[in-house]
Amino acid sequence: MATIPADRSPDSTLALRRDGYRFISNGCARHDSDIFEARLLLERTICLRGRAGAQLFYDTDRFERHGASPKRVQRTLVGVGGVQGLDGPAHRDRKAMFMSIMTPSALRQLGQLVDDEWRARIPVWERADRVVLYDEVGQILTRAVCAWAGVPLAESAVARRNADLHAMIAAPAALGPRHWRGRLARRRSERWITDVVERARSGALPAPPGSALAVIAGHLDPGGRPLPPRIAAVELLNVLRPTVAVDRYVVFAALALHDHPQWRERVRAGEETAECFVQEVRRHYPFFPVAGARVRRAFDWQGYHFPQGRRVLLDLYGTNHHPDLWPEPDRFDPDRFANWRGDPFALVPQGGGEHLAGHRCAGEWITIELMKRAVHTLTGAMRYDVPPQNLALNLRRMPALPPSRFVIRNVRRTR
Ligand code: HEM
Ligand code: MYR
Repeated sequence: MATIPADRSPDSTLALRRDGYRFISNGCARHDSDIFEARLLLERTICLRGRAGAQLFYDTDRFERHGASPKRVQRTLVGVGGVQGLDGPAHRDRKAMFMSIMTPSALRQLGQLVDDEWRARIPVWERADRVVLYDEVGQILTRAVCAWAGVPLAESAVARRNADLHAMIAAPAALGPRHWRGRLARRRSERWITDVVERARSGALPAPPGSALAVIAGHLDPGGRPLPPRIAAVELLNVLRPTVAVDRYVVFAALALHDHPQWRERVRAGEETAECFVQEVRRHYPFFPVAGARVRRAFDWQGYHFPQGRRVLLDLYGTNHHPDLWPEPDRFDPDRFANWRGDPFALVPQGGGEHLAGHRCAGEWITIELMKRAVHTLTGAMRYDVPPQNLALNLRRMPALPPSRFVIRNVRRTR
């Protein structure tokens, strides 16, 4: 049995901070291998990237999620007791609950709500001196997803709830105030949504049939029991928070249109081109860096031994930039998706494998739908200028965002 190439340093957590999204790729380059071992957060961790690694990682016979997520990630980003940490039949049942919300007509409804909210803001932007796209799109998505999910939201509460949803996303890898704001935001958001769930269950708050609120508040586990209110809140937040997170991809799409203006016309003209453009934005820009799991039962793979309980990380960003899968990986080129046949282990910004049987993101269709509508709006329904500002992405910061949060000016309606 070969030994997995290993970093010698007693702990690489500092290197992870230094290298950010490039940590695993840099290790792979050092060891000339798509698999190596390092100590991260004081624990031996196998790092994987590439197609074969992704395929292995999404084999649910070999890996489990129980105990895989660090406390700092649970207490900010995902919560405790949600679908992300479940395995086997319990996971399948919970995941089916999420997927049942994602019908084509529900996706269209959410998309229409976002379009309507966006169009209602353009006249306000026309009168503004400068518009921060990230903040504005965050609030548009917050209003739309709450209306869609059946969660009441007063106009006066939009900015505050949006700030809390943003804080949970910004916090998991951060130190200091950015991390603690995320913990506070989670506690506050869970209280808010627990109350919404309880009012829906008592009948005080009518939840539209098929809405995320109705489905989650009414869900019965395989034993016929409803979810404890706190868990239902974690799961409803697993719909609200990541839908708002699509604002980061909208900013990346705006950045791509700015850096590659030749795509503006092509994206406006064709539905298929818009799809390729959106896929390339998801592949190219840094968002969710890695997914984590533990070895369920010991096994051997490609001559290497994986002991039971070992923590394993799959490099999502590095797989999306693997030169064997993506020629000239750092070049932004939507044309690479022109005849793409789809590969569940090559394009993995939102995880790989299958949606129902594995942990692949439940919201991938929502994400693609909302991104397509956003690029159509940015190229078709409005014009704007992009003044000089700091748009440089820092790959050490997870999750990444241009420091200016994408400022536009001189906004005009075009139809
Ligand atoms: C899981 C990324 C949007 C709901 C995940 C995972 C990633 C991810 C990387 C974990 C995959 C794994 O553990 O193997 C993203 C990104 C998004 C996004 C970058 C862009 C904004 C959404 C949306 C929703 C959503 C819009 C729902 C409305 C979920 C849920 C899970 C998940 C429920 C847990 C799935 C499971 O454990 O089985 N997402 N996501 N996400 N995502 Fe997303
Ligand atoms: C969501 O809200 O679930 C979707 C988007 C969140 C992305 C957050 C990226 C966090 C960076 C570090 C997390 C490490 C996870 C193992």
